[in-house]
Amino acid sequence: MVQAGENLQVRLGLSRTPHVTYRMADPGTVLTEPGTLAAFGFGTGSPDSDDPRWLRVALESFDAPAPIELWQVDATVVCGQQEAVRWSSGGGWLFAAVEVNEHEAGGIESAARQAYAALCQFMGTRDERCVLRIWNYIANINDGDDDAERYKQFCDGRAAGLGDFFANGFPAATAIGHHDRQHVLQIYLLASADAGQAVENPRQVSAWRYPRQYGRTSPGFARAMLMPARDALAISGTAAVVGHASAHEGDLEAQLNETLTNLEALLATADMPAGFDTHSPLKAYVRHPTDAYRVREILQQRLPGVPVLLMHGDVCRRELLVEIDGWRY
Ligand code: 3EB
Repeated sequence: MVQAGENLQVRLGLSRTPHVTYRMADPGTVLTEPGTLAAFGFGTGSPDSDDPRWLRVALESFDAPAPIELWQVDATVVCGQQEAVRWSSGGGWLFAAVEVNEHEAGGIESAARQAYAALCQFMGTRDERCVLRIWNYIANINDGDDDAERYKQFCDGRAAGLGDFFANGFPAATAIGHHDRQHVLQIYLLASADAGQAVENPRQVSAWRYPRQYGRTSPGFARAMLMPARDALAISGTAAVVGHASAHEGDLEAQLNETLTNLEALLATADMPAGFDTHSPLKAYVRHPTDAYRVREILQQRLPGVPVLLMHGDVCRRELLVEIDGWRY
């Protein structure tokens, strides 16, 4: 009876969304805190750890020293590694990460296919089947022209590795280019035992309906994902895309303003209050390091008090100079 009651309680309440924060700390400290589901360091200077919950993201941060990103749940966390997939789980939540070296995989397309096939296979062994949010960090994302551009090859490999895994709907996602010399493809995700609700942006064509000019394989992602308990919105990489076209080519400030308008449209569509606050950790990915200062200045003015991590990252369309993703709690 006691056991049945415990199970019932677990099933009745949808688990609170993991708490995502940035903090100046070292991995040793945060990983010993109870409830730490995952922790991320940024850039080549960040420390390494064998803990499966620790990931050194290949992107450099413009903040020096960079804080750590922390995902915390109100539950006991267990973790491990299953073949290429490092994972942790607790309270109905699952973190999973895979890194594939392109040189070993035979190129970006097969690296993406292998990485997604490994993640799908792993997810099949878990109770937390609902993938809500995925991050993809890809070396030299804009190298190659037209259909041979590396981002487009990544999209092909991702779709091949996934098969029909997202037949019932895509998760929210980010795909950003890094400049780490290792040619490593990094993918990590957040999944739950409970389904979320995908949110599209009425100002934008859904990514999976992009016309052929953007590649053979449309990118499979939702613009945002409302978490199962409806206590947070996970926002995909958002740039100055209106309809399906890139807006304001060559104009950083106009692109940033359009991006902020897109973010507000997502909040409104998800029935969330307008604006971001001190509990809404965002990341701004900036293509040109020389733009970082200006982006910080504009965001401090437009989003006062909002924790924004400034990253050196390339948006998957060459003409886009900046992209923002993150959380609205
Ligand atoms: C865009 O709006 C920008 O391929 O998973 C944003 C978020 C973008 C995710 C992905 C791509 C992806 O089309 C690009």
